[in-house]
Amino acid sequence: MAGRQLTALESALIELRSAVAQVRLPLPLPEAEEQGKVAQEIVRQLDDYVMPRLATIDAPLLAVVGGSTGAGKSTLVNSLVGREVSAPGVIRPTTRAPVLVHHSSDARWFSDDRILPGLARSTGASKDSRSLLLVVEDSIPPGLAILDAPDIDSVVVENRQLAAQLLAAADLWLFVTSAARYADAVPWGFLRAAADRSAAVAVVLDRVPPRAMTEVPPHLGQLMSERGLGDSPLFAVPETAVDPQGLLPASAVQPIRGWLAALAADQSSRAKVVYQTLDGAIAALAAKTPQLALSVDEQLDAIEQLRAEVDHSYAEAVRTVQVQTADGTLLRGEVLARWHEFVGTGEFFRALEQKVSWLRDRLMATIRGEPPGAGNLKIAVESGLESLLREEAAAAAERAEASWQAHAAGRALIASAGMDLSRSSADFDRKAARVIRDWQGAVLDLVADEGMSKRSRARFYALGVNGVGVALMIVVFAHTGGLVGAEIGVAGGTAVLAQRVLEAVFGDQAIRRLAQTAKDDLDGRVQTLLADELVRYHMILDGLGVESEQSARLRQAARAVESAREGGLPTTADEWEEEAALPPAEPRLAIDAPTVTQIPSTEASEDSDIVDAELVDQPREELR
Ligand SMILES: Nc1nc2c(ncn2[C@@H]2O[C@H](COP(=O)(O)OP(=O)(O)O)[C@@H](O)[C@H]2O)c(=O)[nH]1
Ligand SMILES: [Mg+2]
Repeated sequence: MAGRQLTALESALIELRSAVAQVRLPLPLPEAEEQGKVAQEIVRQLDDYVMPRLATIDAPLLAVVGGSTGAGKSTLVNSLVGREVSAPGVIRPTTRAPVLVHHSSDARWFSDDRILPGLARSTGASKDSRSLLLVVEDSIPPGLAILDAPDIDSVVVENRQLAAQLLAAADLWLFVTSAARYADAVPWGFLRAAADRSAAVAVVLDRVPPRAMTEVPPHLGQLMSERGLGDSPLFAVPETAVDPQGLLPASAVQPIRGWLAALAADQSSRAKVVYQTLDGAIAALAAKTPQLALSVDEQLDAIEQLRAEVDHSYAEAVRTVQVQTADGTLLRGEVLARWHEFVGTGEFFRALEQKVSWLRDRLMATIRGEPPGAGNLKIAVESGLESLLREEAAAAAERAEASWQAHAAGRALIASAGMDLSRSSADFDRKAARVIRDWQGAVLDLVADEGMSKRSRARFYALGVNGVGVALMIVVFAHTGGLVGAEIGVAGGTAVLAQRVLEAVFGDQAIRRLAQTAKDDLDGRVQTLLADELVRYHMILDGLGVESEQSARLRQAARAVESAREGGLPTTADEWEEEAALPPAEPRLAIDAPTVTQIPSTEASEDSDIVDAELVDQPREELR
């Protein structure tokens, strides 16, 4: 296949495979688990069957024998071959590698990983159910291979999955059911799926008691017609005793063997079967994809909702801090006490006046010092701001976590987060303290710059950078006014005093601007600090791997497959669209389609050795 030009259909399918393989549905939304399986099935069927089939259209036809536990699949395969190649089971469940029987001239098609690449090949008995036991058998015709699949209703999950996987890789289903259980719901679920994707199916109705021969096969034929399998041949095998090797009499399986041989020998019917199943499988893959895209969209919606919720929680904290650093809230307690200490002793103004006169004729650079208490006030502002930030960040984390707790998807994320999302991150306090110190530093720089350019440098130096700086902080905290009730007296008075101090230094025009600059700076720093906290939640959401382009890519890929498929498969059998792909089984029975082949009864069995079904006989649903 190296160097072979890919067809448009193959290219479209490769793109579809890659788009589907990238689908992630990590949030436990209603459809997610099921659609996750669908995605796996699509990828698997492309790898196992569709791509290799398109690449090697001449490969032998693979008939997969499927059906319920104890239906007689292995016995049928053995009887078709004429010796025991697949151990029939009495004790269930059996965990054995599925057996693929092929003619020696076809070995090259199956020994490598062309089809079913996930299953290792073996040639000896293997207990590994994820391997494929290859059996060479020249009694079956070249161009046809028969695979004995595990029970579709096995009690072992892996067996059930493997059975479905193998049937999805079949060119032809040889579906075995028994007269006793032909109306069970499980096999009909499979048959219906086969009909939905136009897979070529032949049904073998096993172990029909001679008395029931006139009733059961026609009834099954009718069920098949009603369910889209009217073109499928139906072989009715009468109940007989198995021989000492566990084989059915040759005559019992001769019609099936003959029919398969005819199919294998006729290039054109074989091609028709291959194309019918292949085309149906491709159409079904493309048809499943939009639903998958929808599930991706649902994931994206949920992720956006989860993101919006945490964003909202933190936006609220940013807003609260913004308001509370401007409405006087901070002008309480320790800050207020220190402010009074700073200005209230009278020392402050005295110092201010004295220094101004003293400075008048002197070099200002030699003056240092400031009214006592500026340092304490600065520390009080620092801790007031710090506890505001801590409280609001903690409240935001609590809200964020609670909003995720409110739905299953969020709860799953919390459970797998590996950190406590209901609290601020461990280094938040340290970062908050740093942000406040940085802001205070910036305020001091701001007043220092402004102070140097003013004529009233004397007053500025008299107060000191710290004194002017803390006064500006006080003005910021009261800036928007907005004070109510009793607070206005204390806090409002505080602010007025600070304002007056600054006016004396800078003039009232400048104060507005400085206060605004300092406030904007604080808001910006707080926003960044809290946005850093949000990163934790965002990283979880981004780490889910659900990409916003995924669903568009899926839809696009499915459309491309559809239109490439309408261009037609590279078939040489022109009539295959008009006719049923499968040649009819002979002789015909006088009922409506499908054709029923009755196999003449040999001797009736008295002592059948059936213990199988009973062992795992679970309550089963019948077809309605
Ligand atoms: N008497 C009789 N026994 C059968 C027939 N087909 C299968 N069995 C027995 O039923 C049991 C289950 O058959 P098996 O082929 O392993 O069923 P599978 O689970 O579909 O592979 C085995 O013990 C078989 O010998 C039949 O047509 N007649
Ligand atoms: Mg079996």
